Amino acid sequence: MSETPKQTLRERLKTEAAADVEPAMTPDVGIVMGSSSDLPVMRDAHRALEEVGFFEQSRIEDPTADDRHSYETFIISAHRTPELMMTYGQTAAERGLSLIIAGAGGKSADLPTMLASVAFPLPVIGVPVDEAALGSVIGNPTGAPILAVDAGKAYNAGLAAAQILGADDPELQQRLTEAHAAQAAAVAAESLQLHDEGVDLSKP
Ligand code: RP5
Repeated sequence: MSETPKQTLRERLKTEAAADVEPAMTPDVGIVMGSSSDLPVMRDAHRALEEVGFFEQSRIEDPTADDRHSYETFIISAHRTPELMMTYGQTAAERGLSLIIAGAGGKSADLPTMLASVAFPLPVIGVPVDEAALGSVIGNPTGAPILAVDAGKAYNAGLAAAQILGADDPELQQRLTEAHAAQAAAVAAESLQLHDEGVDLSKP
């Protein structure tokens, strides 16, 4: 009988964990989400990371450029693929990840909190994909910490991941500072334009 995609994925994660690849060659950030339906929200985490110089690394053995960080993306459901969630969390550190961004939506958004427990001591940033998920993502008990952003704020999860990794990386800190300054300039430019041109009441 041929291997199922779930078996293939679990085996790949275990093989990569056992391969003992140089950490500089592996993705730094794992972005995971409970469903492909989370992608429209979670893409903002990718956008934030790309804006400060990260790139997506599809295979662990793909070499990374010296001065850049990378991330990977998977769909992992706490309820529909619990074994995969366990394998991902258990192999995360050995596969060279430094932290995980995990998003889930709905009233049973258990992926971020469960991954935070399985992958401990790796930090996990939880993204409640919608308002319904907020309570279940931020509600971890004492001793099982999770970092979390507000509902839908995957962009901030990406930025926060870069901030954490930038703690001992001056070049990444510099890119973060530049992105922050560009954002401030854009807000100021918008403010000037709105003030000088006045509010257009014909627009929604
Ligand atoms: C959660 O259930 C997922 O994270 C998603 O936000 C939600 C709905 O999933 P689908 O029914 O769209 O696959 O586990």
